[in-house]
Amino acid sequence: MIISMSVIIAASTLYFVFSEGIDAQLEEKVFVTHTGAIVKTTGEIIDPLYVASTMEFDPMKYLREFNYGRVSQLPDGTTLREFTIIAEDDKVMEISPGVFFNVWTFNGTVPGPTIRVTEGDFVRIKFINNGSREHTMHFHGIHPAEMDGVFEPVGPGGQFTYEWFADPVGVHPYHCHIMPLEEHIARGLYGVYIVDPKEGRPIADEMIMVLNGFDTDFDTENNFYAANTIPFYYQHHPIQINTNELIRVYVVNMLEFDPINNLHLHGNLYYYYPTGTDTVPSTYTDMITLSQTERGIMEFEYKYPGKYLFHAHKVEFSEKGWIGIFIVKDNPDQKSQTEIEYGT
Ligand SMILES: [Cu+2]
Repeated sequence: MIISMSVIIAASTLYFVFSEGIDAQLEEKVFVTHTGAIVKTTGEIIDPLYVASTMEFDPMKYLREFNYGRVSQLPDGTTLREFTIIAEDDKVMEISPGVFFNVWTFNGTVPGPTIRVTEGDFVRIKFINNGSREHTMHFHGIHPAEMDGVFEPVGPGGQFTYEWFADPVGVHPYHCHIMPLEEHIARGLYGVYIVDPKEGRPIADEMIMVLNGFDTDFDTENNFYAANTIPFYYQHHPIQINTNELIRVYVVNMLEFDPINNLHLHGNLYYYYPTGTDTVPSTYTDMITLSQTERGIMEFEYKYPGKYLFHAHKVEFSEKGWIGIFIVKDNPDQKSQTEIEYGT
């Protein structure tokens, strides 16, 4: 007993000394980013005050950008939606000041474009692989086996056309499905695919949040976490919304390496539709937990104006970038849309 206590005490002391040593090394250094901005960071702690000029990917634009494709009609009247998606794997992106990472992209961004269609549409994706490795597009949802993007690798310079009838209604991920899968996903080859119900959903201020991260030192642990790729972005650039206005967030967890992610909203609760496949919410909560590729639709409105956080309640993730702010502006003339919809 005494021996084991001594071992514990000795180990704790060692740990204390060791952590002191680590802390002492975390001195801020000045970095000049390749866009010319001068930032101070320890290189470990990553809460950079972004200025627009340091950004290559714009999370604010991505947040509300939906791509409906080139629309035409098949002879039988079915709506045809065509998209062109190009994979590349040589792009180096500054994901945080001074931190450059070789991202693999669909149409040049992580995540790739949000593909939005309506239930029953005929979807045609012309996929071009401009990368140096094999890639594919694997969509979650219902489609023929040969459209699954698993057994038909597309080599460098190759092309493939994916086609199917959009089904089922909901929010789904798409991602590359080439081995090693973890690497092809974690490098950034993923995006969001939304299938709207034919009757639509109530009008709302709609946005997409892809929960993701980057393992920048290749030790199979994420160094950065975010909603929509750039750590701390929505903390420094809060999302503007209004009171009494229905907000609909399509949330998709694409984080690799960590088994779960979660999302907590402050000062409010949301109706949650897992996978978005039902038009009736399954729960009313302020906290959801998501495993890899789990996703759903959140709906809420704010009663009171002000500043509210949303973040991973897994504190490690929020301290490494997965945190944001809603600035809620007073909109007194608007009647509550949630009251209209749910009578609450
Ligand atoms: Cu790939």
